[in-house]
Order: sequence, then C-alpha cells, then structure tokens
Amino acid sequence: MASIDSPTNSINTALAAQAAILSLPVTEERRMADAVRVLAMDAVERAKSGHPGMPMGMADAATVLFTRFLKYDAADPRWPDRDRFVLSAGHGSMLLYALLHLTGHAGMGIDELKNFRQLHSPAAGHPEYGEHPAIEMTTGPLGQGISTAVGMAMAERMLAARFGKSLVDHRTWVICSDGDLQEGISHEAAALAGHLGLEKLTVLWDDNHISIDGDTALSFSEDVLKRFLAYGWAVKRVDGHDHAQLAAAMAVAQRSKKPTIIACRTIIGFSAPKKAGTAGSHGSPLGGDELAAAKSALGWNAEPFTVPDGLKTRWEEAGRRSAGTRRSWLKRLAKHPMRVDFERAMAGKLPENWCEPLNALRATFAEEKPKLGTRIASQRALAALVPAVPEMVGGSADLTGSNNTDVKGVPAIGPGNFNGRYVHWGVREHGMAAAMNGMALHGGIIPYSGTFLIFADYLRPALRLAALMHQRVIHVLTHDSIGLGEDGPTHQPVETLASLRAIPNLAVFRPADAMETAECWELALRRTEGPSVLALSRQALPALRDDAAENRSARGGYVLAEAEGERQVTIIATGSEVQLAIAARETLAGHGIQAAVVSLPCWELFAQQDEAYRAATLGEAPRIGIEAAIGFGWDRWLGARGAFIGMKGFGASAPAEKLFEHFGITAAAIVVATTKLLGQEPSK
Ligand SMILES: Cc1ncc(C[n+]2csc(CCOP(=O)(O)OP(=O)(O)O)c2C)c(N)n1
Ligand SMILES: [Mg+2]
Repeated sequence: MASIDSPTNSINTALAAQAAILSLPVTEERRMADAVRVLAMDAVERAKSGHPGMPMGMADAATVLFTRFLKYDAADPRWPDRDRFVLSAGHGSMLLYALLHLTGHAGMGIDELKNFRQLHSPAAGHPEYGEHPAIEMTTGPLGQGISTAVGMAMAERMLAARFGKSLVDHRTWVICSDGDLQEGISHEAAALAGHLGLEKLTVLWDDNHISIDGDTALSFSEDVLKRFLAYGWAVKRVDGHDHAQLAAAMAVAQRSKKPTIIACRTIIGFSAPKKAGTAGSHGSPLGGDELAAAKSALGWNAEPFTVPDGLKTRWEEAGRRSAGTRRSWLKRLAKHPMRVDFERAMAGKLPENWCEPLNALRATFAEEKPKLGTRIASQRALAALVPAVPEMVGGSADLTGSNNTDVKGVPAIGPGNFNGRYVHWGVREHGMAAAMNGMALHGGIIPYSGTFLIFADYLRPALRLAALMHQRVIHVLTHDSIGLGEDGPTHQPVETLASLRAIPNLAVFRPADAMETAECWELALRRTEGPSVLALSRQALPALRDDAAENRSARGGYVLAEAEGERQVTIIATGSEVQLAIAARETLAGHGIQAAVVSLPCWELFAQQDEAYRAATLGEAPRIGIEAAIGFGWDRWLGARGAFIGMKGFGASAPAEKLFEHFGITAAAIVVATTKLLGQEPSK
C-alpha cells in the first residue's frame, strides 16, 4: 500500500489506497475482518455514540491476531496461561466486543452488542475490567493500556521464573493508537520494556496518521520506530490491511528476543467512502447513508447485527483454536508439584500463617517502643512480610534508600533475569504504577512501590485506574509532610493527602508510629478490593502504643488516649501529628481540661464503621483536628464546633522542627485552639 504513505496524507490518497484494497479479491479472512467492521459500525450507529473508525481500521490486524496467533480459549477466558490482549486504544472498544462476540465468548451475545454503551451492558463505552471476564483491563485513558501491558509481561516472566515454563508461558499483545504513543507514560513503559528485554510483548500500533484534531502531523513528527529501536525494541512496519504482511510480522515478533512493535499502517474508518482516512470517523456514528455505502463497498449484504452463518462458524472455530493447548496445560497443572502454590497465588490468596512474622514484629514493637520514622518501621514490616508472602514484589522509582522498600537478601530483577522480587523502576513513577496494575491484573503478584508522597501526582492516573479496577496494589509513599524538612516546598506534600482521599476505593493509610505502620501493612495486604497508599514519615516518631493484641488501625480510627473523666475536647490527628495531640492532652490536663486523642490512620476504613462506633470515637465534645497538610476534607470529622490546625499553603525549606514551629503545627497550638474553642483561659 505504497500510495498511502505519500507525504501529503490527504483524504484523496487514503481513498485511493482504500479503493485499491477493496478491488482485491476478497478472502475468507477479509470477510471475517469485515464482520468485525460491520458490527462496530452497527453498534455505534444504534448507540448514537462511539468510535467506529478505529475498529474499522484495525479489523484486519485484530483478525489475524485472534485467528492465528493469540492463545486463548473462549470457553475459559480466565485460563491462567492465556495470552493477554490489551486494547490500549480503549475508545475502539467495539473492536474488542465484536471479537469476543464472534469468537463465541459467553456473555457477549448479539443483544449485548445491541446494548453497546447502555446502562448495565458489559459492552460499555470503553472496556471496563470486571464487565466481562475476557476484558483484561479498563482502558480509555490513552497510554495506560500499553504501560499496564508491560507489567503483565513482567509478571509473566517473573512467574515463569518461579513456577517454570510448563505452567507459565504466554505472550502479551497490545493494540495501541497514535495517542497511546504520544502520552508520556508509554515512553516510560516502553523504555523499561526495552531495558528488561520483555521479548514476549508485542505491540500492534494503529499507525493511521489520524487523531481527533486531524492529521497527526499537526503534533507528531518523530520517527516512532527509531525511538523504539533506541529503547531496545524490535520494530516492523506493515500494511495494516494486508493479512499476509501482518501475519509475517507477528510470526517474527513471536521469535524475537526483544519486545516488538509493529507499525500497522491503516486507514481509519476503512470502507467508509467519505469518512475513511479522516478524523470524522474517529468518534461519531457514520450516519445512515455513509454506513450503507461502507457496507456496500465491502460487498456486505447481511441485515444489521447479523453475521452470515459460515463466517460466524469460522470465528467460533478461531475461539476454540487453543482449546487443546488449554487441556494439555490443565493436565500439566494437575500433576505439577507446585500446583497448590500456583493456584493460591493466582487466586490472590495469602499463604497460611503469613501474618505470624508480622504479629511477632508487632509484639516486639509493643515491647521495645522504638522511635522510628514510619518509613523505617515499614521496612521492618516488609522484612517480616516479604519472606512470608512469595507473591510480594517490591520496587522504587529510584528512591530505594529513602523509601526503605528493599528487604535484605531479596534480589532485584534485571535485563533477561526475572528471578527476583524487586524492581528498580528508574525515575518513572507513572510507568511504575501502570506496570504494577498490570502485575496485579495478571495475577500471582502483589506489587508494592516506593516514591515520595509528593510524586503521587506523577502516578495518579494509574492509581485511579487501580481503584476503578479493584486491584490490590500498594504504594509506599514516604516523606509525607513538611516533616521531610530541608528539601523544601517542592517536596513537601500539602494537598496530596486530601487529593488521594478524594479517589474512590483508595485506602490512604497514615500511621502514627511503628505499631500502626505494621497494622496498616497488614490491612493493605488484606485489602483485596482495591489499592492502598501508605503515607510514611521521614522523621523519627515516638512509639505511642504498647498494646499489640488487636489491630486497632483496622477500624480506621480509634481512641488512642481517653480523657480522664468527661471529655471536654477530642483531638483528632493522623501520622506524625498524633504525638502532638498526645503532648497537648497532657498540657491540657495540667490546665484542668480533659482531652481525648483519636488516631485516624485511615479515613476510608473509619467511614465504613457503624454510626455508633464513629459517634463514640469522635465524641460529643468540641473537636480539634491536626494534620501537617491542608484542611480540605477535615470538616467531615470536626463537626460544627471544630477547629483545624495544619497547613494553609506551601511549605518551606528548613529543618523539620523549625518548620512545625513556623507553621504553627505544635502541641502548644492545640492547647491555644482548645482554650479558644472552649471559651476559657487555661486555669493556672
Ligand atoms: C489521556 C487521554 N487524553 C485524551 C483522551 C481523549 N481522546 C480519545 S481518543 C484521542 C486521540 C485519538 O487519536 P488516536 O489515538 O490516534 O486514535 P484514532 O483516532 O486513530 O483511533 C483522544 C485525544 C483520552 N482518551 N485519553
Ligand atoms: Mg490515530
């Protein structure tokens, strides 16, 4: 298809190229691709919204992949050794739904396609994880899919190293678009994939030269394949409508010793006589006339939402292509000495007695009452957990020594070596978080990360997706306030906690001492329904607890120190400020004011407690909140008669103690605020 590559890339060139392709003899496989095209056109037309262009353009590549290369069995979409397929360009969701329908997956019948984009349909606007078992992940935010796939490919290599090739030997395939490759996250992830040599990862790039604003030349002029070559990838360029070329390139990718990207030069909206090759086909229905003309150009006569029997049969055969491979795998699994461990790991179940070493550590903390930065306490927790939970894989975005995420004797993976349980992610927070999602989605791995809390902003979109997809990923985010000191306001989070607490289904833990840190680690690991953040201090914090019997953080908040007698005030604090609340309580008692201190390490868990528990914990006395962060969200706990002590703007560069003084986040400030709130001078 030389003509389409003319530098002008005009609509005329695209239409001429399209006419040339359409004049070729029609093969059965082309017909199979046409079935994908027309289902996409029909569903978008019926929904009166959606993105027909991408499925129409990539139908050929996807058909070659799903009929000749992808290892899957429509009868069991969760088969652990299936190839993973990620539709990174999630707007092209109808491509995926059409493929699942045609290959005979249960739960994606023609009625589901007719309900594309309607409430409760598994065929949602963008692919949503959990809506159908064959949807490997939620996509739509461009760049996330390809980057998450890197994590899936890493997980495959690491599990193959642990369980052997007879149980784990599959590939990861991605279809991505121009937008995916423009997004920075994909650069991070692709660089890492090249560095690690993830040879079983293949990306099919829908190189259609079109995005929403028009020709990609408006903003996209680098030589993408040269860039990937420089990352250490194998690269290929094919006519994305030529099945033989596509198949040859995929076969080469299967043998490659490097990750492979195949630029599939396509025509967006292929077959639409007016809209093909234009942004007009990207994100809206073709319209009745154009749709009819597209079908006629393809020689497609069937009624809407109907696929001629012969074609449907061929597709269903493709959906069963690997059924025998799956049966052999099941036999191998049944006899495998590691079967029980493999099944447990893939099911996300923790090993028996996994918590014992952590309980022992908590007993030690109760006994020794160590004064530790909670990041150091976290490292002690990891030293107890990581040997006990073989699925845990740690890492840091180049801050291992600061995040304290490493465990002695636990090796890191590296290029070509996946026999390790630690990842040096490099300074790639966003890519790290997406790849961690991929590891969790793949199954068999519980990933935890490290970076500074402030750089949560560099990974937020992936964290948000983890929350949306209910994935257990754990982010160890240290240096959690002005308490980090001299590095100054660029490094001091002030709004970060509030912004993370605003993400639904994310648990944000901010433990106050070593004991709470160990408790929060236990809770994060038990939390199978979503991601957790551990916000940890750089500075050392005194031990506030000497009881280890109960995990008191489990209720999200609890009375750490009750008032002597009737409560006159309740001081609520998190993390490093709980010690200030305790100090203020003592001073206030000296003034004859009886204060209770509530530690609130996890708002989300506290909010889930019953009303009676929350009411009893928070009490009826006036409340003071203290946290070295902005007060956004605190009114939720403080009630009408509350006061908040915290940050009002950015921090500054100075030793930590000076900063707490300077910003008035002190025990003395709590005392002043209390007396003001109670309308009384402290009695002498
Ligand atoms: C992070 C992100 N930014 C913006 C969008 C909105 N959006 C959806 S598709 C698209 C670009 C379309 O171009 P391309 O990726 O080449 O897809 P094609 O039109 O070729 O199917 C944009 C900007 C998005 N989905 N994700
Ligand atoms: Mg494009």
